[in-house]
Amino acid sequence: SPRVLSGIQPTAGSFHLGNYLGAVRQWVALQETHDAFYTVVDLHAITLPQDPAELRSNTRLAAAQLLAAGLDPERCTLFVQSHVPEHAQLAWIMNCLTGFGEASRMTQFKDKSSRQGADRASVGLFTYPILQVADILLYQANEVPVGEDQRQHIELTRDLAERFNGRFGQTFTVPAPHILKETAKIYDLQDPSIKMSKSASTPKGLINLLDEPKATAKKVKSAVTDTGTEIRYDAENKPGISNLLSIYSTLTGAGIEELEQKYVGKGYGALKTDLSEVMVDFVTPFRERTQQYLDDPETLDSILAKGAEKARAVAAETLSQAYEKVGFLPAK
Ligand code: AQP
Repeated sequence: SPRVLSGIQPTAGSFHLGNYLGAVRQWVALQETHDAFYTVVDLHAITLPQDPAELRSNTRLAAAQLLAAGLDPERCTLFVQSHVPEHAQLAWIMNCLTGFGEASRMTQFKDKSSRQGADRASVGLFTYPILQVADILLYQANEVPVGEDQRQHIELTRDLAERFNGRFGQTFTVPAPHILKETAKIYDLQDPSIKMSKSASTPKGLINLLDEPKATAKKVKSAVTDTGTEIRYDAENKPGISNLLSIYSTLTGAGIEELEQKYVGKGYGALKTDLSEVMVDFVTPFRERTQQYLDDPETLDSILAKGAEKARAVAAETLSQAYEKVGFLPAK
């Protein structure tokens, strides 16, 4: 069956609603139909300064949240990126195939480095997308389930796979992005012109899945809405309401039109009250399940150890092909 690969950073502690709806939810669905590899990308996390003890505990926390969200280690391969050294090894080759100008055009680097102060940004942050290229190509992934903000990085992955194949002979599968229109970009609850994000959102605009459910309900109720009173999906003129409708629809399975019908003649307040309940019903068991995995670190670590072993078998095979193609002398 076709392969998927995707990753998530362990930096923030809690996943936010954008991470879940844009990416993780698709991961859960795709493990049923695809040979799925999912990774907690701790190598990516150190592109910004990290406290070592926090990084370690956040890496377990990320894995616990992925299992709580529904990843099943019998159905997918879940692993920690630094447990598979081939990621860094293939990244070096990809670094050497990427133009400096080409890497400079990555918009995520521009955003993140300008937030940090360009002089303080690390070279690791600059080459972040190229490590991501290696993550994907090592597993010969056909598809990469991500949010819209990652589209440019998947394009770079395709370009580098084609470049390598063209220069050295067929080696890598050229992957396609798997981006669902409805949830590709979840917006900040206080500023629906920007994406919900751990670094750019204000606390009131960001829903962290592990926050107190009551606090989450409050954030939904105080979400910024638009002028007018009508509850209608119109991303251009009613970005706030449209964002709430997308979230509501995805979490409940109700269609957008069905929701529009349900709220004919009702105000924004009714929609927000109902959505706050939907959200509480979602986050409450999610937090409990996450805690259960955290309470049993031995089981968690053994899931990750098995995942790393499965991942390494695939990654080592691809890396050895790449090494041979590039012309490295085999070690005897
Ligand atoms: N708002 C979003 N809507 C849809 N998808 C989103 N993703 C992130 N935000 C949204 C998707 O989540 C996955 C994991 O992302 P990551 O580990 O790379 O985290 P990130 O991109 O660093 O998350 P943030 O909050 O967006 O971080 P900053 O603030 O650093 O930019 C990815 O598939 C991503 O598309």
